[in-house]
Amino acid sequence: MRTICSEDHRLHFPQAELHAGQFVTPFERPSRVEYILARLRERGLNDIAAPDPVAMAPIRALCRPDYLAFLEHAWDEWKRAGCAGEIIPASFPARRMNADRAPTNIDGKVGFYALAAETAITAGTWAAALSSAAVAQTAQRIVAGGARAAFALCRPPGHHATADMFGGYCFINNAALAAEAFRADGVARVAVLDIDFHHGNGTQDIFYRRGDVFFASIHGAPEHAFPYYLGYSDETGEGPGEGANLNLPLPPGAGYGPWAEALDAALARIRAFGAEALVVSLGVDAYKDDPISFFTLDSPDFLDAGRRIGRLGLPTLFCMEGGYAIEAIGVNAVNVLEGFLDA
Ligand code: SP5
Ligand code: ZN
Repeated sequence: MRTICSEDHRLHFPQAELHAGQFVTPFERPSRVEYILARLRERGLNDIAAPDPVAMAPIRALCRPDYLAFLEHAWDEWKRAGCAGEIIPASFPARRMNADRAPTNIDGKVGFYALAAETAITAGTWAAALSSAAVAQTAQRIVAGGARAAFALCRPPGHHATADMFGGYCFINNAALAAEAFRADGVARVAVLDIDFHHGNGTQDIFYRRGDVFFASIHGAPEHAFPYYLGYSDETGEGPGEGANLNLPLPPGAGYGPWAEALDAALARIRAFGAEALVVSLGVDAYKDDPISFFTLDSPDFLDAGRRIGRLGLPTLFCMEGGYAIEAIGVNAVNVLEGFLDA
């Protein structure tokens, strides 16, 4: 299995994440990629390449134009406004305010395009987000070209990003971009399986009214876990998308028993949907020692999960998402890939 990875992910590394009322070094940091690359090499998965240049047209088709313009120019506007630090949203269009009318003021714009406040934007964030999208695009082409699977080692991650909002460490929804690329390549039915601990609210939102892309997510129940305001089991899709959205929330402390049961349920639904290609939002923050999550999966469980996904027999693109137990992230992520290859 080929891995695609860009050096440019390093351009995004804020100093600060707002966590528990303090500024801490972000959980989502560049060394995550190093641990995964080291484990890939350790396991002989040495086919690692840089991405092709980013294709902007599919990103423009996926995201709202004003959102992309915001991401591209936010840093310059922030500096021009005399702001000293990193870009951190602090005002939001909350209930009964104007969530459809972007202000001109940069501070107002930041909150307008944010879905949470933990994710800072820096000088290099736009370039890094584009490089992450390029990683997904290049890996998708490999699978579309006939490979059984490819690994998009995306950083920053993407599954919380909607067409018009950043947050949850995400800016451009890499998995959604890849799913759309399969559709553009003529694949009639695509599934996105999100096994990150957090609900893939961005991916759900993007495909919620679509019947051609099935979305399934296994995650910490929203009443207890970020992103809090989406991911309930009664969110099943709308209009032409009715029945093409499957949320499998699990309670605090859930271990591999219920998790694997949820995975099997998701895989059965993906099979029944008739998917011809699979995008896996591969977060490994369901791990027992993850610092911001509450499932209790152990490293061998990720091998087993990979095997189950592999038994679907679909052309599969793995897109890296979360995972913050950094010393274990390499073993856990690569275990999913090895289980898949073993199936
Ligand atoms: C891609 C991804 O995994 N994004 C995760 C973003 C999580 N952001 C904020 C989480 C807030 C969690 N607070 C947990 C307190 C634990 N003690
Ligand atoms: Zn996550």
